[in-house]
Amino acid sequence: MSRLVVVSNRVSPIQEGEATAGGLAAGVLDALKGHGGVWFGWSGNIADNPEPNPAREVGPITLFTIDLSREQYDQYYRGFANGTLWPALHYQIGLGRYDRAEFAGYKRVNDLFARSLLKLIRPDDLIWAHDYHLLCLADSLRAMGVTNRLGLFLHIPFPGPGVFMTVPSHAELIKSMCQYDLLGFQTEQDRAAFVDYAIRHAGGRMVGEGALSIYDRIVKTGVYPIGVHVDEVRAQAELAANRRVATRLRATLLDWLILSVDRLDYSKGLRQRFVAYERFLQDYPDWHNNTTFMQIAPPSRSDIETYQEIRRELEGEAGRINGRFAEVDWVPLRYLNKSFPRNVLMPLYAEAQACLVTPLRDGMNLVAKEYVAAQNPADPGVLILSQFAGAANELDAALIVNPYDEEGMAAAMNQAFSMSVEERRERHASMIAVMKENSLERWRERFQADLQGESP
Ligand code: GDG
Repeated sequence: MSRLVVVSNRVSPIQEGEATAGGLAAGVLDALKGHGGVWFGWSGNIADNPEPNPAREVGPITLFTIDLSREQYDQYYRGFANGTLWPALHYQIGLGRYDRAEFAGYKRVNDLFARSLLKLIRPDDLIWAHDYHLLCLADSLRAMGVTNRLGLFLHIPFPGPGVFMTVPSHAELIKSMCQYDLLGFQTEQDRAAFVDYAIRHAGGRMVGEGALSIYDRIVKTGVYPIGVHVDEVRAQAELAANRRVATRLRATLLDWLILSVDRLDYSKGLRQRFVAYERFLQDYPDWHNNTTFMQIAPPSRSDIETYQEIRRELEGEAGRINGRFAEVDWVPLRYLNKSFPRNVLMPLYAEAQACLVTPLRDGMNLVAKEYVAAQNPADPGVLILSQFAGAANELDAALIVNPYDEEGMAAAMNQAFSMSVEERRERHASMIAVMKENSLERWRERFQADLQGESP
């Protein structure tokens, strides 16, 4: 079996075999834990004269990191990746910006990654790159003569050509992406959107299942929905040692808890969700005095202006909604702008009768899957899920809502609290069955097999 070399923007700090947080990190770690391999990426540090850091061994995994200069960070990470690509690929074109110097900086950092990798890789290594930070990495590696199998998994959505073409360098990006041998997407909609662009705007044609002939090469495309370890999440949620915070929370609650957990990001639809909860309180007053909505939103990319704005906006909304409805003995909305350790978070999921996962767009959304996995199957809570989260393709037994429809979301909260235990069990069992089928392990195995060129 070939050695696996994983490349991602950040190499997450690993303690005792566990990555700190985040779906990408958990997936990468899982892919490497079994057979070992290399994980290469940015250390997260900014340095005046960046140098490669010494290699670090964690069990069977070798970690290689590089630092970035302030200018590289500003142009590649803050600029083109998160200021241009992130909003455009989440269909939020009004929130994006474009700057040619930032795009040039993005390509230079992809080049820098490629040059650093060149010193690490062996001829038969499989190279698996992750996400929108590295769309041009294969192009750089090919220009340096690398012939290894190269794959990219896009964790976030790929929009229709009309939206993608609002990024002025769209043609160059697609051409660079086509230097990979395998392009993996979360959903069929994302894959089809890419193929649509490739055929209608880049001269590609289909030459087999998921395979495109384009720019004198064959590029395979596939759908690999990322999953979670269902049994592990449930075990963490139940472990008595993990439950201290959840028990403290329960002691302060009245009856019903609605929970949401998201990085503080405008793609997650937090403002629309706050307003929908306000609508719920307005339209269904029977739930007053016994319902709490708790939003956990750890800060994210807080040095980017659009992220500072959403933070200010939510603080205002939380104050306004509580000001309008709170009583001396009831605070309807709790907004926690901080993160919690994973082993504390899983029991919190288990404590909630409903979970609101209502992104405006999301590649997959692992919170939705973790919430379902954490539930007690005998008395499970209800997942209220945006139709625009990739997870909605698999979790169609959730209450599916449109995050732009406040009244619809409010009605779903009412429906969740009124649902019989039989219906909750049935919906839950159906979602667990799908999630066990599309596990994190299967995601990794299928992508790796396709990258290797084996039939899945
Ligand atoms: C990208 C795509 C795709 C959250 N708060 C805390 C915390 N988390 C963990 C959750 C979950 C992860 O972070 C978030 O994953 P999501 O999938 O919800 O969202 P993104 O971070 O945007 O991830 C997404 C994913 O990649 C994987 O492909 O699903 O669509 O956008 O695991 O539990 N973890 C801890 N403390 C927190 O406060 N420890």
